[in-house]
Amino acid sequence: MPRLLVLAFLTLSVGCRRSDPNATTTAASGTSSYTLPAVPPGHHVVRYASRGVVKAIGEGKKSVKIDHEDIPNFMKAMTMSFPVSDPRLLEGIAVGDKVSFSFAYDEDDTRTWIESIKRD
Ligand SMILES: [Cu+2]
Repeated sequence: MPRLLVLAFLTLSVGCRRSDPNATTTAASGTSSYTLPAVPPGHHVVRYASRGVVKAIGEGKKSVKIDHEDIPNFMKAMTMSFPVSDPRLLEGIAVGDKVSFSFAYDEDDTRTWIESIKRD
């Protein structure tokens, strides 16, 4: 498939279909010790930034549900859960907060995870 078609397909396949916000995280003992799976060799990861409103904080601060703005060329505005790369990122973040955040997207397996988030 031409690369553009592959990208279009991946963009369509991403979104909010994951019902388990922790599905892509690996839980370890305790609530603040866990690691996301490593990015497999050869996978292409891109970064995006967006803003939104926090709707829920996942158990153990492993994920955050955000009503995010339109992300040009990637996703329309929607409410979805993102895994976070480190639960400490969510310290000081509460439901109802307006936030700016950046996240990574693995174009090869469509995983997303937040790498930074701060209150606006
Ligand atoms: Cu989304």
